[in-house]
Amino acid sequence: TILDKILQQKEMEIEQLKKQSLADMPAEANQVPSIAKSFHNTERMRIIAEIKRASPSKGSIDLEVDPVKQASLYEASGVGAISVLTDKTFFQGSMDDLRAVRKAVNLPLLCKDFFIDKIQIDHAKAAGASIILLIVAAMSPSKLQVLNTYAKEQGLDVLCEVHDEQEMTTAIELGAGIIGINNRNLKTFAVDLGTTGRLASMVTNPDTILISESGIQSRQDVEQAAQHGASAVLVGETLMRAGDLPGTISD
Ligand code: IGP
Repeated sequence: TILDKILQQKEMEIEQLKKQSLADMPAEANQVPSIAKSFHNTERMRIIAEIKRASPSKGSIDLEVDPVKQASLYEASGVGAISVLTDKTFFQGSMDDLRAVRKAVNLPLLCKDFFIDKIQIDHAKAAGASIILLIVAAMSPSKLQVLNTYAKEQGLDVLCEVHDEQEMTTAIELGAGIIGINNRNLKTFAVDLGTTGRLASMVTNPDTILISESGIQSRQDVEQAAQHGASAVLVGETLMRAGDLPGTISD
């Protein structure tokens, strides 16, 4: 599957990362509100807007995007956080994109990558991430626990991503406070927005922040995610293709 291919590639990149020195973390990264805090106890639906140049399922989306301009547009539109896809081989992103966005905006930043090793977490933090992605399907529950604990020790939030009932059970057992329900199957790329409702109903802890991810195209899609109990939606392609964004997308 594509996920297997991506993970193989990551193993190689991790060997390279271990040889690199860490860039200094910008001091201002510490002052950014965390998603865990800023998304909590609110009636308001949040948008996490993604900077996504390309993807294995869609090919090129906007290879030439200026991440700083795009992030500034997102910030001006009132989004709650920004996600930066930093994988290079399959998504054409980079840690430089994340670093540039960190300097330009004051929002929580999600480092969207395939994390399977602590060293990647160190680099994400150094580039100014506030929150990292842990994909349940990408590793064993024990590795998930190790990386989850490590990220939190580093002062980072964790978005724990699930796509089916079994993965949701793993996330709940982990005690994940922020759970992303991916409407896209990473193995087949099929998108089903009903996934959010199906899996959200398994979550009984009212403090859990639920995020509906992928395939969100319209206001109705956002409203549906809200009805299913999501506090936020993660939107990439639709916003990347939207051109100039209105100042009201979070209203
Ligand atoms: C955004 P979309 O359909 O709005 O472009 O999707 C985001 O959910 C998607 O990029 C994503 C993703 C991931 C990418 C969700 N989980 C894991 C890479 C790895």
